[in-house]
Amino acid sequence: MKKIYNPRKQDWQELLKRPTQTIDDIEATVEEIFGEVRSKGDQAIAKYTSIFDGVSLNDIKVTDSEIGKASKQVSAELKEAITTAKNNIEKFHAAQKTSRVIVETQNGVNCWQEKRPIQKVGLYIPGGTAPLFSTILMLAVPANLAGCSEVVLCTPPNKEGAVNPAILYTANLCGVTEILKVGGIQAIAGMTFGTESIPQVYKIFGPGNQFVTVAKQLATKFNVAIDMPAGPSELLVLADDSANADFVASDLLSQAEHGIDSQVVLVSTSKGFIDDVEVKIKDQLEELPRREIAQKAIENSRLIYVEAKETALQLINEYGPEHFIICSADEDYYVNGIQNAGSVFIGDYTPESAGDYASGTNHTLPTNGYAKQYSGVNLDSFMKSMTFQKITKEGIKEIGVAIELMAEAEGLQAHKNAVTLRLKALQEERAYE
Ligand code: HSO
Ligand code: ZN
Repeated sequence: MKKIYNPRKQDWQELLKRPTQTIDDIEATVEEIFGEVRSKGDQAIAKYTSIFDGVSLNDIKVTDSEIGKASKQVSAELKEAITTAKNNIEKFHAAQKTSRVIVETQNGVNCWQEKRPIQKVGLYIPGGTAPLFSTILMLAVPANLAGCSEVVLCTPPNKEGAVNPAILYTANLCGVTEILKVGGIQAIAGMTFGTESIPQVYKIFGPGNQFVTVAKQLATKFNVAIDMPAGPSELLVLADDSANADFVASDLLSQAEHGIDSQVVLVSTSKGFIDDVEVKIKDQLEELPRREIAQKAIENSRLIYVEAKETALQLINEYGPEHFIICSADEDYYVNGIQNAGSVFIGDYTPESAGDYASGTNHTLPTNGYAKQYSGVNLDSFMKSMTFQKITKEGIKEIGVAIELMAEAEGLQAHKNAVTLRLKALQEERAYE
């Protein structure tokens, strides 16, 4: 853990650098697999599933009987917990529905805006060391509320060709229309182009390793949208003397256990508090099953002391954390002043884990400083806004001249004609009356 006292402003950028990713060498592999999936479909999917996941599957579609079996393997307590989380996520995302905006901008000129679902969406759920079935809730629940008609989920099979039961149970519970046992680059390529087994989608959501991230970026070149540029998880905690060092240490470790490249930062206006947290982290780390992963992430972590709360806030806004926890006697100052963060957790009793699983907010959030310009996933992520207009005869008479003049000035005669013809028709109509 690196402790830094009163860093100079010119050093902030270097100090808060995220662990670097080497993207260049991955790109060639991703392009090759995309090319092959595009031309050979399922045959290429099978080839890469065998290479990367070490299994040959006859059929990658998850069957009803597999879902039934998985459901029996999930305990009643866990099912209840998942239902609690699902209800809260549903409540919070359903409340994000907006009604249409209708404005008569000028007499007889009616404009309105309303949202329609993205019809086909793809969800990617990684395999790996922790099966994050909670991410299914975060993606499939809003997809269904939005009204997406096809919700495809891809997740890699293990060496036995199976998928974690909690993943299958949750996907089925949340109304995923098709579950496919395919992971990594080949899954993203499959959803981009469509294969015999994998439906083509319009937008791809969900986290993944560097390969998946680069694959999602490539998908955008083929007119597929993505939720956001993803990166390793991050947490920044702001805490002063009023905070509980044990709680803060547990929060930092909760994020550190995600991966060795996770980044956790503590900013404090108290040197003593930083020392306390350091001790608590060491104590708690010992007991963690994933201590090796967490330890590595913690090694890259930063414990930063700054004297003034104004400096603390500036530094946090400069960093733009994915998750921001505020444990301070002055919490309103930080709540009101935070400009760049994916999701904010306020007070001693609001651990990040609450938002990760069950409170209702979404845990698919912008990392790598993208909180400066991106929102986390929400109901709108599964919709697009469309505008409509209807102009009456009176309306075109009122607005027509302005359009004609502007079209003329842009040198676009056909645009002008589209109005002129109509105005003429109306004049003739009047002449006959
Ligand atoms: N903290 C992760 C989400 C997650 N945590 C899933 C546990 N399971 C990224 O926001
Ligand atoms: Zn987490």
